[in-house]
Amino acid sequence: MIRKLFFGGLLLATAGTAFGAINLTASAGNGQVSLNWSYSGSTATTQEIYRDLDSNPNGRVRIASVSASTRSYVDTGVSGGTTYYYWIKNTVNGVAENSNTASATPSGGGGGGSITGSSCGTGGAQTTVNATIRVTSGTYDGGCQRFNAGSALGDGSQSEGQQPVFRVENGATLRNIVIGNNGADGIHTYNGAVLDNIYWMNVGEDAMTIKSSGTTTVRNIEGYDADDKFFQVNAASTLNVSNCIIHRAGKALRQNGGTTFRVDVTFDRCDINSMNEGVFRTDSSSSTARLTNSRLRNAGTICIGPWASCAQSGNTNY
Ligand code: DGU
Ligand code: CA
Ligand code: CA
Repeated sequence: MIRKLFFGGLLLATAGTAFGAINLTASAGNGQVSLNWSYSGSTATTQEIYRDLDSNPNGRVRIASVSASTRSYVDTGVSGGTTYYYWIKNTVNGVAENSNTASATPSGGGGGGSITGSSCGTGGAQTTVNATIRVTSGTYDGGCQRFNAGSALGDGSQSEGQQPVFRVENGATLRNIVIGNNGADGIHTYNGAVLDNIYWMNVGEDAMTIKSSGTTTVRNIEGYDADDKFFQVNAASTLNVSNCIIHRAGKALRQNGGTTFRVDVTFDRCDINSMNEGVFRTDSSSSTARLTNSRLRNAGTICIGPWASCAQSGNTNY
């Protein structure tokens, strides 16, 4: 009995490490990344595909689950010019093994014509939110309903301490949302999140705040009237924004005043118009910003403060 248990333990310990390997390659295409993988020394069982915007698997997001016989996948949910990192995770009898990290930078997607913002109109059903809606895993799809903050969350003014309408955590996805005329404190993210197809009719104290470290991906968004700032970043983190339209704000992004941690922010394919101060503002000399393939009108200074780097390419003024 004792010997059998010991032997079983040995098998488990070696299955995902010494003998097994998943060899993943990623190749960049126009608006897509193609993945191919193979196994040596282990058997494909429950396969999941993960993606991140950095090579650290913390904060990665599962983009697909595929059958045991699948050995390739095409990811079309990507933007040109952004580098993506991928893993295959295979789980056998509860033991997970991961592939190597494979990365690729797809082309395409740039250019003024592809900046479309959110596809949600403002005429959908309305609902009043009196307690923050918390999205802790998977996807919350609002169906483009309009979510108005109730007075319990705040009044949408510039007063601090208002509550968010949504709080999205641990890489979960919030999709197809209209934040109505009382925007309160918008959306908060913790430990990374994906925000997809969001429309802010009238930003309150701010549109979105990164509250704790992780990678936050924001795409297909449009918003109006952030008196002070649209994005607020309160933790060391990565923020990647693509296909966004921001109308009228103090600045598009503010790293919390006086903080010196590192934030890495990219905006690709954004239309930024009518900023009182500029696009990105920090007090940290370790943070980096990149603005690509964007259209700017009265956008002020692109990078305000001691940014470690401020990269720009493919931007036009109109
Ligand atoms: O007084 O930290 O407006 O997170 C400074 C505060 C302020 C923040 C920020 C936010 O910068 O509360 O929305
Ligand atoms: Ca990561
Ligand atoms: Ca705020």
